[in-house]
Amino acid sequence: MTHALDTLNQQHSLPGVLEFVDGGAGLPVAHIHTPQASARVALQGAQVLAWQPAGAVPVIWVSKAAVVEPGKGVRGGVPVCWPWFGARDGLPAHGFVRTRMWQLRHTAQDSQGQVVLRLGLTDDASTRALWPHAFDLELVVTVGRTLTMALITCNTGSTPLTLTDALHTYFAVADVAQTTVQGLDGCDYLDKVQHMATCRQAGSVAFTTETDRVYVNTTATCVIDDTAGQRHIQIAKQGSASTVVWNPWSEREKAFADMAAGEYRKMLCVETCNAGPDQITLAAGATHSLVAEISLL
Ligand code: TA6
Repeated sequence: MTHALDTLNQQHSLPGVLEFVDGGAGLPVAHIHTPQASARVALQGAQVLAWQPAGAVPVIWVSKAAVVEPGKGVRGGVPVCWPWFGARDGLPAHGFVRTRMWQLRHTAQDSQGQVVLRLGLTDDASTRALWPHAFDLELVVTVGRTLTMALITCNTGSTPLTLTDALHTYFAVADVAQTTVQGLDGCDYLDKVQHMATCRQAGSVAFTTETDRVYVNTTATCVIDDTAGQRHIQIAKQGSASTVVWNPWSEREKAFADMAAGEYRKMLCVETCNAGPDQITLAAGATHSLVAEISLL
């Protein structure tokens, strides 16, 4: 791994701005620090693990009990769910790319001082055993006062493919019980807590119990109002027809060995998705981009 880290640093570090370090268990993580923001991005899963604009407390949440090991996603950050969102019989939940090692394709600092990382993954025999399609997948992470993540799927095969996907973003809040999510008023959602019953949102989303909802047919920008933390986190999106909102609350939290007791109060997920009935079909050679833009208001 030292050799791999050395090679990564020789080829892709940006002096004073971006370096690769051992993020635990020998897994490489890009550390980014600029006058605008700092961030960490793991090559395993192309998982953003941290982002905070200068002067702010962390916006992205990671559990204190998170486990870092090869082949396992970290509890928190931004897992990439692809080519399916949610459970699938006999197959890994949320797809298979969040636990794989991605290739670092490019790093750069743009003219506005933002750091851009491009991570990629293509099909091989092991992916085709799970999902019989040729693909090129790329996550472009842009770190500045805004965190932008663009998940770009290209169908490199000769037949159409259908997928669902998500940037399963975990946000840090001071107290979820004093947090609401704006932007989903009037939207229909599938309620996982009520056997996928279809319900309609009235007003903002508040948290008083386990909440696990796929809001369908919505392209709206959402805002997390973190009252106790005295801040507002905006999530704008493109190429996304669904938004998932999740908090496990006190009982369900216990099912996650990689969450510490009581941590549900400090987090919530607002996920930029195409999920449930909102599927993407790509013709041979076609490309789709799922984009989340996160900023503090
Ligand atoms: O996006 C919400 C959700 O699908 C929940 O149902 C919950 O189980 C969560 O994601 C975490 O899933 P994971 O597979 O990472 O344990």
